[in-house]
This record gives sequence, structure tokens and C-alpha cells, in this order.
Amino acid sequence: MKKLISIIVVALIFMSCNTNNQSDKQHSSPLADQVKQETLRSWNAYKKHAWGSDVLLPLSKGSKNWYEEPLYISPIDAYSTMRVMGLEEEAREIEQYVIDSLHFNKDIEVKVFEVNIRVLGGLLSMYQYTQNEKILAKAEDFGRRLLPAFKTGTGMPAYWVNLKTGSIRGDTINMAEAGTYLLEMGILSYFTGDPVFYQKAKKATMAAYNRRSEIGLIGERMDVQTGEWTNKNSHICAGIDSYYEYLYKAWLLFGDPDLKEAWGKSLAAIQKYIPEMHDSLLWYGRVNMETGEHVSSVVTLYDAFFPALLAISGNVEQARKLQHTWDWLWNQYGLEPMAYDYVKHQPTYPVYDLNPEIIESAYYLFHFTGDSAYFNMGTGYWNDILSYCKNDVAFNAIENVETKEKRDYMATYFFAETLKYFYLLFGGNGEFNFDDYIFTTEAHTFRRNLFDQNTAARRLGFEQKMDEE
Ligand code: DMJ
Repeated sequence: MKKLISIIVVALIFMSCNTNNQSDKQHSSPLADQVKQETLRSWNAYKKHAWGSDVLLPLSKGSKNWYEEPLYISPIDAYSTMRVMGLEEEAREIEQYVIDSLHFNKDIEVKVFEVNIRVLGGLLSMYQYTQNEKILAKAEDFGRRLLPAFKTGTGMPAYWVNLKTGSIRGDTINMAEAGTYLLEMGILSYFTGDPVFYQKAKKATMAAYNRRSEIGLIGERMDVQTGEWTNKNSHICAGIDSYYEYLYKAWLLFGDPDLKEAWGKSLAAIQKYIPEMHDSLLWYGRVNMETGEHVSSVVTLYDAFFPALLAISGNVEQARKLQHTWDWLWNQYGLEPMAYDYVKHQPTYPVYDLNPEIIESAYYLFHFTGDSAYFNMGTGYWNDILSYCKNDVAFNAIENVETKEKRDYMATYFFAETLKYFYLLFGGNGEFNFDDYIFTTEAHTFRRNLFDQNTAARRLGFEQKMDEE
């Protein structure tokens, strides 16, 4: 009841300064300021308890590194959010630390996919905002250290690469880990003028696309040396998700016609075989890539990115229906379980790790429809996160969405994505216009007008077709 009343109060405040307008510049709510203050509070906790490390452990007030040596992942991931929120001093501090203290000549094996979206994406966004050549040099150095991973039989990256020696390990990867490089590597090619980065990324993505089945679907996992599928489940869930996201967004940013074609054909196959109605709700489960037969009704909370992708690619009505499903699931628990079986109606993995996807989709849908229902959804999610995840220094993950048992972890994307999407949904930063930006899968923001598509074709090394608009 208390929650309902607070949603109504915020909705009334919101409506009083708004007329359901789709322009991002015309709405703002006190919630945006609250999100900004909570970001600052969490950042100060990171500084106090985890400075120089990758992650804050918010319950034990300690820190953790992903590898034997830190890569400073939380601050790099946080940087673009600081800029979006106008936290300039904090942003400058991160930039200075990167210049003075961060180097990548470390004898550590890193996960290629994860550090690409967080570290490379974060550094490139930092360069875009600062135009500081020293930051671009760091990004280029880091990007070059990832390249040996792509020296495999298929051109898809190995799972691990050693940043110092370039040795690689891990021959079986999922398609998100194979196909989520087009934006970061393409932007690096654009900024440096060296096409090698985009070319490697595109080869990896096309290696998956070119191995699609006769009905146009790709599987989940592949051996990167032999090109054999090791898991033929097809879906838009975690494990493939951002492969699709990057086909569309990289086409939007750079205009490579091969990506447009791959996106169009992939979406048609997805829409034909994957969606199904269950108990009057729209679900995107798992099917066999060769037959299209449904094989599993387990979905993951990551899949809630799909309404955003549907909306930005013009399928707003389908996006609305799917967001309705995710909103229903959130409200079953007041948070989302990491994995859920929609036929058995039970979580199969009950963790909630402060993930952003449902908020991202509410933000996109609010932008595209102007419907205050999406603002209100976001208000509900924010209040739930305040109720269950806020602690005395920052925010923590949840071990079990049914019991709300706490987990001593605050993921780096909480800074990069979750807080940023809340802030933008609530109308923080009146200067921020959705249509001017592309969000990477880690929500790093890039101004679209920085990228001229003719220049992109030259610097990234792809051919434009004559009949392209
Ligand atoms: C983020 O690291 C990225 O969005 C990634 O693509 C998958 N999801 C996590 C956050 O949930």
C-alpha cells in the first residue's frame, strides 16, 4: 500500500510538470535528483572502501578484483554515467587516475567479452567526452591487447586472452561472447583510423551469422576453432542477446549494409519461431535452431533488453507487449530472478544482481511512446531497489528474490547502466536527447553525430552499397 501511494504521488508530481510529451527535454522529476544523490553516495563508498580495485563489496565494506591485478573496472564503467549526471569532479578524478596509474601490460588472463564492453567501451566513451589523446592511447593499447584473441579457426575470439603475452585459452564460447565487439571495436577504428579492430569484430560476428541454420537461426555456443555448434538452442536470452543488439546498433551508427541485412534476416527468423503466448503473456523462450521447435521455457532477466531493441528498431507494439511480461515478472517478487521458467512458474536461479535491462526498456519505451506507464514502472523498480538493495554505504545484490537474502556484491554495471537508465528515465539532465546518442550494451553513451557514415566506411573498411539511403 505504501508503495502504491508513493507511486501515485510521484506520478502526480510528474504529470503536473508534463503533458505526456515524447521529448526527453521536457520532463524531470525529483526522482532524478534522488538517483544522482544515490550514485554519489555509492561512488563515495567505492572510494572509501575499494579505491583502485575493480568492485566494491558493499556489505563487508571491502573490495574485490576480477583478476590477480586490478583493471579499475568500476570507475571506468562509471565514467559515462558521471558525465551524463553532470558529476564533473568525480569524472575528472577517474580520468586522472586512468592517465597516471593505469597500465595494461599485466600478466593476467582476462575475459575478452567482459573487458571489451566495460573497459574498452568505458575508455572510448571517456575519450569522446574529454578528447584527451592520452585516453585514446590507453584505449588503443587495450584494444590491441585484445586482438590476439581473434586469431582462431573461425575468427571468433577465444574466451580468455593474456594482456601481456597475448596467449589465448577457451575454445567454446557463446554467441554474445562472439558477437559483441562491433560498437567498441568500430568506434576504436573510427577514432584511430585503423580498420583492424572493426574488421576483427565483423569477422567474428559474421562467423556466427554465416553458420545460421536453413531457417535463419543461430545456436548458442560454438567451438571457435572448428566452427561446430556445441549448443543448438536458439533464443534472444543471455548467451546470445547482445549479438543481436550489436547487429542493429552498429548498423545504425556506421551504416555498414552487411549488418543491416544480417539484422533484417535474423529478426525475421526470431519473430517467426521464438515468441509464444503463455497464460496470456508474451514470452521469448528457446527453440532448436534447425527445426524451430520449442525446447525450453527458461528465460533470464537479461532478456528484458529485448523490448528496448524492438522499440528502437521500429517494433514498438511488440516491445510494449514484451515489457508488460517483464513488468509482470518483476512484480511477482518485487525484483527479478536471474532465471525463470514461465511454464513451471518458478525461478530456476533466484539471484538479482542489480541488473539494468528492464529499466533500460522502460526508458526506451517511455521515449518512443511518451506513455507515463513506463515512467511509473521505473518508479516502482526504483522503490523496490531502495527497499531491498540499499544498504548503509551503497547497494547490494540479492541472493534470492523470494527471501530477499542479501549478497555482498555491487556489479560494475550498476554504475554504468542501472543508475544511468533510472536517471535518464526520470528526466535528469535536460540537455540529454535520446536520439542524439547510441548506448552500447554496457550503456556507454556515444554521440551519433560524431560518426559520419562515409568516413566510417573508409576508416572501418567496409563497402557502402550504392542503393543505401
Ligand atoms: C551488462 O554487463 C551488459 O549489459 C551485458 O550485455 C549483459 N548484461 C549485463 C548487465 O546485466
